[in-house]
Amino acid sequence: MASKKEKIKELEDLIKKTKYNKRTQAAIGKYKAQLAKLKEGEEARRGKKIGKVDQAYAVRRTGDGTVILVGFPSAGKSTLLNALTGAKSEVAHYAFTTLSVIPGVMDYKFAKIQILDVPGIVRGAAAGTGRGKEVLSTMRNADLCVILLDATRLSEYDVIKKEIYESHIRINQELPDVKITKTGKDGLRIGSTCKLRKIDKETIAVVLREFKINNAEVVIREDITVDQLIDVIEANKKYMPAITIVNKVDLISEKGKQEIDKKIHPDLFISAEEGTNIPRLRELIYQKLNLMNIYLKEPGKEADLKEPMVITKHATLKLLCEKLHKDFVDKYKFARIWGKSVKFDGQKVLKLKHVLKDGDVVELHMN
Ligand SMILES: Nc1nc2c(ncn2[C@@H]2O[C@H](COP(=O)(O)OP(=O)(O)OP(=O)(O)O)[C@@H](O)[C@H]2O)c(=O)[nH]1
Ligand SMILES: [Mg+2]
Repeated sequence: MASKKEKIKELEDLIKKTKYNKRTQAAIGKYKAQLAKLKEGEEARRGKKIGKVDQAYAVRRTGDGTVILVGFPSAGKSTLLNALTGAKSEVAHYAFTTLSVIPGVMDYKFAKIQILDVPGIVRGAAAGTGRGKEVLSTMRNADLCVILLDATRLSEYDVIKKEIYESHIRINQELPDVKITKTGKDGLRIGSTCKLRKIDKETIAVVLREFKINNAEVVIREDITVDQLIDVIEANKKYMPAITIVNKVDLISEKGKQEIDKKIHPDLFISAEEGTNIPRLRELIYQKLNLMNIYLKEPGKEADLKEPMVITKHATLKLLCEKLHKDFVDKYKFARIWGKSVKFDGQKVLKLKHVLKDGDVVELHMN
């Protein structure tokens, strides 16, 4: 009998070889489901062997958001951390200079943003090459990923994206709007509220059965792919935003820059060493973290407009209370709010699920 490894290789080859179309999609769906299950089994086996993750990688989250710098060795991650935060992470021209997680804090617009510098990742990182596993598991706990590329080594981009994907992290994607409710009987009932162009109902059924889901009610609300369906079934994926930054722009020509722009559409070109575009990168990080400012006010006093609280956009009063004190949710009576989230100034708000808006002034009343 073929070993698990051989079976994985065989399925990967089959998927690569077979052209995806109406006639083949059910078969490909089945291969992909089988592959996902095999890999899952492999990981569980290896995970047990490796044991717990190195303590050096267990950093505590602090501040208003956590950003991880991911890139190949020598892309300039440590140089960038130092430029953004004033940390002093070791910089050198050789690979694997950084060997653990080095945190720094970027102060920006009242926010304290934690930036994590980690070892470089290389091909095979997700499977454990170098410190890949530790880096990618640290990434799961971040709110934003900055993929840092060396302008002279662009081919690393595809490798990084693949390693991230293999670690069950989906960047710049949302959890697909698919609901699978297992039922005891009656087989599979599959409905969709939109046109499905990339997958048909037969393929969906084949994939579900491969995961031993034989009785279920399935509602699909967006045009998903087979891979996305498997992601939903496996329910172990982490979804997070990412930006792609090209470093060492000082080493390339204007023409070289244009070529890169056309090829991969990076969010920004920088030179971490010379400081080019660092202010723009700060702003971009802040924007991508989706933060806003809320001002607190005590009854009968003026609001303190100098020191806002930083909280994620669309946060509710409940989240604000939780952030302030562990007892505040239980003790909450009502709030008075001035700002964009209410119809008139000083409006009394009873519900904790009230959604706040940037710049709101909030006066909390407790029991
Ligand atoms: N020309 C140029 N060199 C840079 C730039 N940023 C970093 N470097 C150089 O690139 C080399 C690697 O920089 P590091 O910051 O140590 O890279 P790293 O990504 O942290 O590397 P590892 O810790 O090994 O993963 C050093 O020699 C830096 O001086 C830049 O913007 N331009
Ligand atoms: Mg480094």
